[in-house]
Amino acid sequence: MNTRRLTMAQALIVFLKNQYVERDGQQHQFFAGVLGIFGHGNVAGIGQALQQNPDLPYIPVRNEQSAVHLAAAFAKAGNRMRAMACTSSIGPGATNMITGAALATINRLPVLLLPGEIFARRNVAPVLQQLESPSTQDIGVNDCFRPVSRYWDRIYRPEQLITALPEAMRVLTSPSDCGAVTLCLPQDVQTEAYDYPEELFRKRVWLIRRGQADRLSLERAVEAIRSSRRQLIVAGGGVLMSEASAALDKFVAQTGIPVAETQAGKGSLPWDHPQDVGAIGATGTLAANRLAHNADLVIGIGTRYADFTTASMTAFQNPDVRFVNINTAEFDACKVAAIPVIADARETLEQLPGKLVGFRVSQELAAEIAGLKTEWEAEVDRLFHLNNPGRPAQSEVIGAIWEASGPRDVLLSAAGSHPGDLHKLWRTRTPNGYHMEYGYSCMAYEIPGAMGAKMADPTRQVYVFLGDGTYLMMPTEITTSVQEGVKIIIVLVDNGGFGSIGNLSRSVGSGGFGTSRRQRSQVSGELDADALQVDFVANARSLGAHARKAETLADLKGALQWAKGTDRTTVIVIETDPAIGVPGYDSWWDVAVAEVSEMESVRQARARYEEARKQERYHL
Ligand SMILES: Cc1ncc(C[n+]2csc(CCOP(=O)(O)OP(=O)(O)O)c2C)c(N)n1
Ligand SMILES: [Mg+2]
Repeated sequence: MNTRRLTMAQALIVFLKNQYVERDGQQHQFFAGVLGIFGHGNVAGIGQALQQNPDLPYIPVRNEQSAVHLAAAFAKAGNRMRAMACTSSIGPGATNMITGAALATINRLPVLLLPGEIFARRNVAPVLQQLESPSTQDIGVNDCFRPVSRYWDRIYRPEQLITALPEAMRVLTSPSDCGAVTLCLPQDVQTEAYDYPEELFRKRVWLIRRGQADRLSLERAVEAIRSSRRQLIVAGGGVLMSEASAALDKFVAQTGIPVAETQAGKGSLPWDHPQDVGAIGATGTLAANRLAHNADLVIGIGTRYADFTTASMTAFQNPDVRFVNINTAEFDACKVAAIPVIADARETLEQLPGKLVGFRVSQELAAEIAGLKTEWEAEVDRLFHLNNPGRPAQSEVIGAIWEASGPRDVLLSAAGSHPGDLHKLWRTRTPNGYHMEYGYSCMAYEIPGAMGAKMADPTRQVYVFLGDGTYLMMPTEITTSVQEGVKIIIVLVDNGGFGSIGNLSRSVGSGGFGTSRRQRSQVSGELDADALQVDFVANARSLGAHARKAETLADLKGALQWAKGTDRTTVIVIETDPAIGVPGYDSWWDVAVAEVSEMESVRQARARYEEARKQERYHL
């Protein structure tokens, strides 16, 4: 057997360089780079190996959490055909990645995490940053990655890599099981040499399978479509991951079935497609939510049925409603007692038209779809052009960005009041033009996430929509975007604090407690004194970006044109009127309210809550 003597870290990096994926006859090198921060737990191992393999680029970031966000966004924007790895030191550097790991796993996105680990050798323990336990020596902070990883392993001996790496790749390239993969790398083992079989480093091409549906399940799905009267498709992220937009377009053009979109599935069809009825669920459009309310057949494609999609199990009220789920994951396909079609979305959508020849939705449903769509588009136009006196409303800011953006541009966001508003209002023109991280809805995803999206396709302009709260949580990757020459345009909407949670707090009777950006009053002891002034423009400039404040909507429009021509990351700050929100449209979200309280407002909210909950259904 031919062998190559390498350190464990060197072997790992050389292996990563030789992994490829293939789908539809196209091959891609799977790993585009390694992100991270060095410390004593990785500098001499993975750090040294990266230095001697410059063809796998190393990108230093400012916070390990953002490394994982960037990697997750990169994978999402590339429909999981490419990925990145993240390296950290031991201890805090490692645990900083846990939030990102959860985000990746929840969104089913492949990221490879390589946290450093305490000495396997143990004789010098406890090392700096080691968690000790009186009951075992076989525990450390990296065990916290177990529940948030799809595959987790600890490499105590250099030869364990030989069996761990293929498992890691199997999970990272699985269309149904992918998520964060964590390989914990003890700092001593990273540096140990071993005679690795040469075979480990050969070019390996992982086929991204397009699974075919089981014949009987598909027949039952077709029969369900033919025998129902009010069909509705719920397009989830799986449609985009499978690159099934053209097949979906063809299928619904033939059958007339309307398509509602989840946050992850938004953009499956262009907004002006006659069958596209927009966002569904708690943040849904009137058109989609009315159709969902009465549907007797819901065809979920690549959706997890998260609570925002089902409006906390209130969206589907037809007593006879049944479900068909097309999904690569059996786990998701079997939700809501559906007929499970465990298969690739595109593959299935290409088969269905042939099996539904002569089928078309009823004329009543077709007329209803057209009417609801016209009504909804008028509502979007109204919200885009409110002519709000004084500071603009958030919906007007969204309208201005939409009007300034081009057909292939990407709008990216994650947490705050804007995911809900954008889900309703953004008019997506091309697949992946709407990049919302709403599986984990993680504040701080936005800036590194936008970098990931931009790196996945540098030909697309990426607009980041974020709030003052999110900006203050983690603006620092702006520096990394300048370092890498990855330009993004950030629109920072300042509404004086956590607007979304403030509204939520008011709706549960708590009056916005703890959610506005104010100083503590010397008199009341509460956070109700002057607004906390933050110079966002100066802050963004200090990190290396171009920045300017827009005072009015007209000013914002000018700034957006200016931002297109700048040479690096550009931040536009605009203050909005927090009082003018986008309403909900026949929707609900279950946020539990205190059952007993000293406060009358909470008791009233609880009474409303108990009433609303009566709409929640089991689909059995
Ligand atoms: C890491 C993280 N912490 C807390 C939350 C809960 N949360 C959701 S939105 C939000 C407020 C965000 O404020 P801002 O970015 O200003 O947006 P706004 O709500 O004002 O639109 C908070 C705290 C979250 N989603 N992520
Ligand atoms: Mg805010």
